[in-house]
Amino acid sequence: MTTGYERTLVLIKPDAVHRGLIGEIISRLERKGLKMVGLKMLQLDQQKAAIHYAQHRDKPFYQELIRFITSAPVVAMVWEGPGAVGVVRKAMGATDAAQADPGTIRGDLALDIGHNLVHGSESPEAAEREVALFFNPEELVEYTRAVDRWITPPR
Ligand code: D4T
Repeated sequence: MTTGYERTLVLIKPDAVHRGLIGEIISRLERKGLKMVGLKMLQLDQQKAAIHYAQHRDKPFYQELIRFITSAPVVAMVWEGPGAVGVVRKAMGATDAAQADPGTIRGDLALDIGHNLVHGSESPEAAEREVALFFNPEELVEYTRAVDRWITPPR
């Protein structure tokens, strides 16, 4: 990976899968210039969901969160680019979709705090942990796009 670049885990959540928004969400991240380096569809079991959301286990919304995230398939992806963790968080918008800014995924496409379409790692450390939870190293690819020099010119 290029120096200064980050990788981040993005989940397209069950509500977005049911609503037919997989393509819309991928398209927004692609058009931003980020590079997809891993992709799979899976249905989370209780164990994986509990590990992924361990930081929330004492919160009042935890049971509903686990029920929701295991209720239907998700699309798990790894995206790469300069500052990718923060770039994706900005593109997602605020957790409570009703408060999320227009122009963001949640701001344009959702209304609820729980049904907020996407997850993105909140820090590079979290990203490393989450990528390892969802992907084996050999499932991530390294490649150069011809267009990269028009998105992130070498300086
Ligand atoms: P994720 O983790 O899904 O990317 O969302 P955020 O990073 O934006 O938000 P979070 O970790 O604080 O919350 C995780 C997950 O729980 C749902 N949630 C959150 C909820 O249902 N009720 C709540 O009050 C909160 C704070 C939404 C996202």
